[in-house]
Amino acid sequence: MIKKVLLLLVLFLCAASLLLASGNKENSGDVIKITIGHGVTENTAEHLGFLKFKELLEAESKGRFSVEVFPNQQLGGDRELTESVQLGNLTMTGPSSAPLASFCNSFYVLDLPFLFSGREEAYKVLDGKAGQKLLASLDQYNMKGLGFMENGFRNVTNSKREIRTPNDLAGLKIRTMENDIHLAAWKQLGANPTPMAFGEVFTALQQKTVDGQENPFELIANNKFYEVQSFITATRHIYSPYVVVINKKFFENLSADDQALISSTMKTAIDFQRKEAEKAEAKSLAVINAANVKVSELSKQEIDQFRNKLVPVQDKVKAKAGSEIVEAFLSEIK
Ligand code: TK8
Repeated sequence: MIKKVLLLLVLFLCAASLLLASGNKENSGDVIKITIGHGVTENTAEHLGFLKFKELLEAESKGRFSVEVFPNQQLGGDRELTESVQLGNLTMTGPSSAPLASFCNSFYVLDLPFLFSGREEAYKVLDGKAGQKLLASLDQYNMKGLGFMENGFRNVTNSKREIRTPNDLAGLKIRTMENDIHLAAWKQLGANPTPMAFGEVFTALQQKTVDGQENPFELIANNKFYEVQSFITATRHIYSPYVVVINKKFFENLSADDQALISSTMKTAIDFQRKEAEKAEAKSLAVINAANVKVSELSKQEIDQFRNKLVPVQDKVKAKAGSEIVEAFLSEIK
């Protein structure tokens, strides 16, 4: 109830400030407000990245911009946050690419299993031509893409048994992000997948509504999933980055200089965020290893069993994302 009232209040204030920002250019001397909402906890790299953006933008604009960051789904989960940015009730958010794909289908390209071999390759391709082309596809959905923060390679956890090959997944109820390709992929592997918003995952695992889920080590640690899961396998099957989006009208109503300032400060914030995410992955693995969970690393042969089984998913991705964007990515990877 309190959450709802807070949400309404914040949405109202955001709408009011968006109106102000679009009516007044910065030379009027008014402070331009930016409100950011996202889905993860305060100690997660994505939050630290947005705080870095706030610090840089407020300092470099000499206080002409004022940024507020609401973590932990206070303003909704990825789906609601994205809708709010589209409608202009919220200035910015950073959903995982997977739930964003149902708004803007090109993003399904990032659901190609085992697309990137490592984070350096992910940065290169996402910051390069293919990634920029992907961000540009948001324009027709009232959003402007500012870049990609790291969530991390995803790993599967569950409460029933050790998973080393697709056969071990047979019948396991796995929570997936809200994304048709993820659903198809887990079915293909023999599991019994259920899409669910991130905010419901801990309780679903605890109450055993689902047996397992998949997320990067950082989120498994920060959300204490290890307390309600017994097995983690480093499958690293997908790298679904956070896509930083801003309401298009808000952005376009700013002066060219301010647009450039937002883009450049976000770029610096993203570099910072990625370093934090990398550190967090190592730190989180240590936390998980100290907990009462079995962590399994797989051999190349074992990973290949997942890879081979998921080959049919590639055509599904092409059909949904469009072969042009898929080719753009694949041509930068080989
Ligand atoms: C947080 C989500 C989360 C994602 C998920 O809002 O849903 O599993 O990994 O980070 O975007």
